[in-house]
Amino acid sequence: MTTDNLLGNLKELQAKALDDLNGSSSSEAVEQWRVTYLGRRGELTQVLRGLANLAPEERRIVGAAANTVKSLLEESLAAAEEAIKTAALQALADQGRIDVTLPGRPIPLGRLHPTTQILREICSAFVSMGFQVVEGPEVEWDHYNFEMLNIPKDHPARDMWDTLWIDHVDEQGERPMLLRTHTSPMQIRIMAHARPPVRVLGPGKCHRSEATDATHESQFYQVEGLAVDEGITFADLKGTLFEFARLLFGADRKVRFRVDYFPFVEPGAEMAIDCFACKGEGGSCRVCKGTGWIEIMGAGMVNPKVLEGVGYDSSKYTGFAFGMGSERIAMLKYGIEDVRLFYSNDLRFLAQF
Ligand code: FA5
Repeated sequence: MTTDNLLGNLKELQAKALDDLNGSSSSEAVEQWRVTYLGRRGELTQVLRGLANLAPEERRIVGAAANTVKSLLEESLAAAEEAIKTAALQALADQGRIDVTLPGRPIPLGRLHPTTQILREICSAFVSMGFQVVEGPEVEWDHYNFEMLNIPKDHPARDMWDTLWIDHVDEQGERPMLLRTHTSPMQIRIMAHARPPVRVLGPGKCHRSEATDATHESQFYQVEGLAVDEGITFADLKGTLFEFARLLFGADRKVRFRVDYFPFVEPGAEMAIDCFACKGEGGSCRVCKGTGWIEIMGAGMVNPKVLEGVGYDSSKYTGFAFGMGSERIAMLKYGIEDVRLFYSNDLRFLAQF
């Protein structure tokens, strides 16, 4: 068959199909039409299959024409289906069987998870103080999670973090991979790629193999903070964290600093905020376990050993670091009594935020 003949046939097919479609007034008839012309064994599909037997030049011309016909038929089909639907609705309305003026059914809207909301709030508080936000991997190397943070193998401080190790043994017979237990490996990743001045915030998910209770989950978020420059002192650390607490909780909230130990800072501290549930009274409060305070972060001056490890001159540069639990901050801010609610997937809880 010549190209002209094939193009003629396509034209005829198009005219016949459109004619047939005009005469199809029910959804069943339109569906039958679709099968006849556009279905897998439909007339147009046969033409498209036949293209394979044509010479390249012919194939190009007839193929383009066949595709144009196909698009036209598909558009006509969609228009016919819509017209039948509208006519059916109109018929129901005419018979008084539906009231098209009734408001539609509400479409349930999603919302941001409370953790996402609090992470954004925390980040914007620190961004307003000149920090930059970066993220790092959740599956981490022992090297970053412990070694470079001054926690060598067999160091008892490793017991502070109940670690979930990845079941992968390297050529030396070691298991070097884990789910990060804190966001502090971000300190090393950041310093390995930047020279001072550094002011960075690293939010991310952490995992610990621990028994859960009202303030402990096995997965939770932390936000790491790191500032390194010439002349940074503990006063800068306190000033920054007080300002953060003021921005998030208002000026009336009480903040407590106490000495704490983390191998990668010296001196180290923990920061706590008065318990929202018992207003700092303690007693038999389940949330703060009777202490009146909820610990929200660990902090301290970056240990010179850590600075030297990434090639910084510790006689020239000093810095501070902190790592806060995002859910604990959200608990204090929104009055949530149990951290396990965050990831229990209960819409009754999530819909409140
Ligand atoms: C750390 O993880 C240190 N990396 C923090 C740090 C960073 C210290 C930089 C010094 C310098 P810690 O294990 O205390 O420290 O955890 C820090 C915060 O994470 C806690 O204050 C708490 O708010 C939160 N957190 C810890 N464990 C859990 C848990 N199981 N569930 C929910 N939040 C937790």
